[in-house]
Amino acid sequence: MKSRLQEIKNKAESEIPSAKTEDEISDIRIKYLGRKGTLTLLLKDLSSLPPDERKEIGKSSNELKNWIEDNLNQKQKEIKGKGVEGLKKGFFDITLHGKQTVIGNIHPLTKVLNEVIDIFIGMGFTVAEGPEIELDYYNFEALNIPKDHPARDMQDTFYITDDVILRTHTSPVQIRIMEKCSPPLKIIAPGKVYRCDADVTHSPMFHQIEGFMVDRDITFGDLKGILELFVHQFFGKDIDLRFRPSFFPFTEPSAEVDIRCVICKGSGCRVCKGTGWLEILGSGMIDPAVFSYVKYNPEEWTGFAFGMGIERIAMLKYGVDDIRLFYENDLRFLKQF
Ligand code: 2U9
Repeated sequence: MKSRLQEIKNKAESEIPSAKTEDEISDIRIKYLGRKGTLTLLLKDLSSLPPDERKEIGKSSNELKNWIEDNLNQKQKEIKGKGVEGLKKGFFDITLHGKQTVIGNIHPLTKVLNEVIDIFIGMGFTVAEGPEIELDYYNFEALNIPKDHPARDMQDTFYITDDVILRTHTSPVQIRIMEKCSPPLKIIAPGKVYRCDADVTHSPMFHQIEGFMVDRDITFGDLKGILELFVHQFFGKDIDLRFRPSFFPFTEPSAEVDIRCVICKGSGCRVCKGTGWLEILGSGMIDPAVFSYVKYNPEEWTGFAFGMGIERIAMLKYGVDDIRLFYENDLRFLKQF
């Protein structure tokens, strides 16, 4: 019986310290001291021993019972001290620093894109999207840019096959919309575009937003009104702007919009190349040839369209002089917006 007592003590000695929860403490208590616990059953067998042996073993058994009870109580206190119970009893040190959470911020290009989208939504436009891998037909052909047209070289296209390319502008979105829907239409098409070009102001992938409006009796005056409103909302009420004649195969007449140089205020500097003006977008009245491709009657419908590079207007608004900063994910740059 002595050796049985020692065995029970050895087991309890290894089990009690490894208990981690109050439930585990309770299980150990039942295992040794419960109604059918190993020590309880052993105590019941004492009556079968001769009187002097019974006295000695009885004493040792009681000592072991107290030892197990003390150790279990001690361990229980320790566990309570670490849990919610402990917090309630004031073990929680409120002077300790909390874990710091780093809050990210919206990428400057996303911010500018959302700002532009919001301005046009405010003027009644809806947003449309389309594929970045595009057919030559939608990117060039239906926009009045035939196979041998010099405008194709201007846009340095990435070809996948002879007929499949990475879109060089978001204009194919408008063609796809016109194929499916009848006028009146008032749509903006934001998204990624690709051109084989790279330096401090050009990236092989960049973001554009284009817009167009088609209805009866749309005039160049509507184009001017909408774009003036946009420029004043985006760059500020006091900004000077001008419409300068230009050429695009898909619009006629065409105009580019310049704003007074945000750096030198018009006196001439390196950024505006001494002109005092900065080009921010292209626009024009949709060429009747484009309407013919989508089977709109050019006698019945007229419309204007415009397009701008998001990186370009973000660079001008925030005075960023290298486009690559937008893509390098340097937090010192990104945290400034
Ligand atoms: C359809 C008809 C006409 C969209 C237009 C421009 C002028 C333009 C450039 C600005 C800077 C592209 O990012 S950029 O290089 N865009 O100058 N875009 S008019 O004209 C359209 C579009 C769709 C059906």
